[in-house]
Amino acid sequence: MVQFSRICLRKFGNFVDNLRLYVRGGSGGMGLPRLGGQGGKGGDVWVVAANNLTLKRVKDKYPHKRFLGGAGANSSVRALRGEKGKDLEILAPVGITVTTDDGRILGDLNTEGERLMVARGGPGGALYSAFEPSKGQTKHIRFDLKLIADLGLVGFPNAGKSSLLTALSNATPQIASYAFTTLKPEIGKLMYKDYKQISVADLPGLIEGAHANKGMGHKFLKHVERTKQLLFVVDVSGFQLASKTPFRPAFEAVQLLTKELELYKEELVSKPALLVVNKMDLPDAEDKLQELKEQLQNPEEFSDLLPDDMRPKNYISFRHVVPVSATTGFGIDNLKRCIRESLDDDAAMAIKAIHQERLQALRQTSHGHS
Ligand SMILES: Nc1nc2c(ncn2[C@@H]2O[C@H](COP(=O)(O)OP(=O)(O)O)[C@@H](O)[C@H]2O)c(=O)[nH]1
Ligand SMILES: [Mg+2]
Repeated sequence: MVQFSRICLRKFGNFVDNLRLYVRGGSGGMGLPRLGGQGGKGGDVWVVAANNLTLKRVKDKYPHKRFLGGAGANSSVRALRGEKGKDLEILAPVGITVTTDDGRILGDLNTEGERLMVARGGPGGALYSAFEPSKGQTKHIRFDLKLIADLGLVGFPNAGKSSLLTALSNATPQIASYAFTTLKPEIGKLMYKDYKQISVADLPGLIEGAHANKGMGHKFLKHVERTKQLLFVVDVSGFQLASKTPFRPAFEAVQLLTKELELYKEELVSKPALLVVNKMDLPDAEDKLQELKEQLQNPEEFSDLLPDDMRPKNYISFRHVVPVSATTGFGIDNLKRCIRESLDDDAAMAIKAIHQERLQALRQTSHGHS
């Protein structure tokens, strides 16, 4: 039975949140029957967690995605006990789960330097094996980036993220802690009539002041990558970060947020995203919403509203633009529907992709080169 309970495989743009690899422990060395010599053990394959690494970088660095431990040395007259084969280390980002191809969890890597053996080298030939060496373990494994929530809220202060989370989840959002990060995001759970639950994370400090203080703001952005999709939140009447900075309409807020993500990690911008236009209860909201929609349809044309250094390279194409009022509850049900649809679409695509990958693997095997 194929298990689809842990579906993490998605391929959108450049963002990589899972990876499938082939690993094989080294073969043992030959024993030496005449002198009772023992072949060296094959090298093991390890996964080692490293900071400042992404799955995308791992993928780009090893296009072959095959990792083989070194072979153990044969026993010889000079060295009766054959030398052990070389271990192989695969560097992987902190905060991943390592599983077998069929979803069995091999382990979690939560801190820098943590290690996990994923394929053991074969024992060398020795008396008990009639001096015949064994092959190393072989398997396909997966790295899955651990997620904080299904969706992450992305917005400037006062856009109404906290209010929205409360309106969406009908309750006080919970503070959650995770082993792989010191950040404690607020998580709201969206409940659906069919008992499906979707989690939304409000990441404290996210982006606040990031564009004015690029270096510091970015440490919060690190956590945006740990959600499946992004929920941008803007105030329909625009925003003003501080009394000294200019007032900016909603369109500019969207592009500045995009720029922030892009500056931190360009691949983030390729995540599926929805745009929530909040505070629709304010005067002139409807006109402003129409204006925003026009601008979003043709962002290039309106991009000179932005200073050069705040213009993103790519404009996000939002799956849905949803007007709401977190205060009155207007549009909240519609937003819940849009969120559900967007996640369901991706889940369906993920199942398709897994089928395809397995089919391809089967074809390769039946052609004789696995
Ligand atoms: N008029 C109006 N005010 C809102 C709405 N949503 C939030 N606010 C107000 O906007 C301010 C900032 O909201 P908050 O949820 O704390 O924003 P956050 O900083 O993005 O988390 C608060 O004073 C809220 O009461 C809304 O839909 N309409
Ligand atoms: Mg808040």
